[in-house]
Amino acid sequence: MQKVYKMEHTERFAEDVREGLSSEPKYLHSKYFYDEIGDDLFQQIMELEEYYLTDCEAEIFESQKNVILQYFSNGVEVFDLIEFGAGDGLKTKILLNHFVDNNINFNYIPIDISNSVLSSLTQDLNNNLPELNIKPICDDYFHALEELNKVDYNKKVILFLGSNIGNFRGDDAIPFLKHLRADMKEKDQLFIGFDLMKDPKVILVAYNDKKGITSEFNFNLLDRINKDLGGNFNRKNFSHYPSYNPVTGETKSYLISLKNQTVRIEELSQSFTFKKWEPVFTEISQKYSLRDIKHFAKHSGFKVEKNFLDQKKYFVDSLWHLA
Ligand code: AVI
Repeated sequence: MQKVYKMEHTERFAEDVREGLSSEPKYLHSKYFYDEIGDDLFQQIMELEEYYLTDCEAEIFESQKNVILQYFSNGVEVFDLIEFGAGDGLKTKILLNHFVDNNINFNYIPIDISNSVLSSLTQDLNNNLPELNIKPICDDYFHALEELNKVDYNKKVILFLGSNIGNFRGDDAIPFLKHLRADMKEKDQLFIGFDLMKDPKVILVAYNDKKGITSEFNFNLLDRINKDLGGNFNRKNFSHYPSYNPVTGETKSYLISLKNQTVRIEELSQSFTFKKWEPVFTEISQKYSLRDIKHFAKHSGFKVEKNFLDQKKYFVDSLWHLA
């Protein structure tokens, strides 16, 4: 089973790479950043001084956990706290600890496609917060939610934190949010993290850190194509170029070809040519205004119930219910 899954996964990866490198302009999907090495690099990014997002969200949880709890538990005996892409759950633990300390009746349901991420999170929480009811699900978000809806009628609070929403290209976030809405009931809530527009210099350094971890995070994608798809990318022939557009809020990363070159990918039986200075788009990390957030909620069938901001107003966790 695992082998079949891995095969399908590799085929999908190969086809996405073929499509991206055959396009004009070229692109690669940032979802493929996250193999074991990529997960570890992202962990290191979250600890970087320049990457303010993690600290801002942790500050929101720490300073407003009482009010957050009131909104989540409002008038219900029990609720399910469902987290999409929990990672190491570092920030979520602030809320989990607080809810457990207050003897709140709730279940924590982290959903992730990665078994190893889920099992280390579960082990960690079992050790450090043994009173917590944790029911991890290893699946894709929507399938997990559909299955859950068949057997579980508790109120659901869905967490989609860390500005993961910002990695959707353009308006692609709207179909995702609409799909999510279709799996939610009247009393359910969505708690979603958005990184706000701010001093462009602050944003740019967050994606261009001094230690070069973000650059490594991008280059890992080329290493992964070499490893999993038999590619012969030479990373010395590319450079990482992050950019921020203060008009649109788009933070985009590229790998720029430093010379005319051809790269062979065996799994695809195909070669791709790159011109000198040709960009390969690798990631978008969209930054938002509070108005954008209202727009997204409205166009996907939600209403903003409350916005929780950090002191510097860099980041917002926005609580939505069905419109
Ligand atoms: C996961 N995601 C929200 C991160 C972001 O900020 O877009 C991924 C990342 N890319 C570079 N640094 C962090």
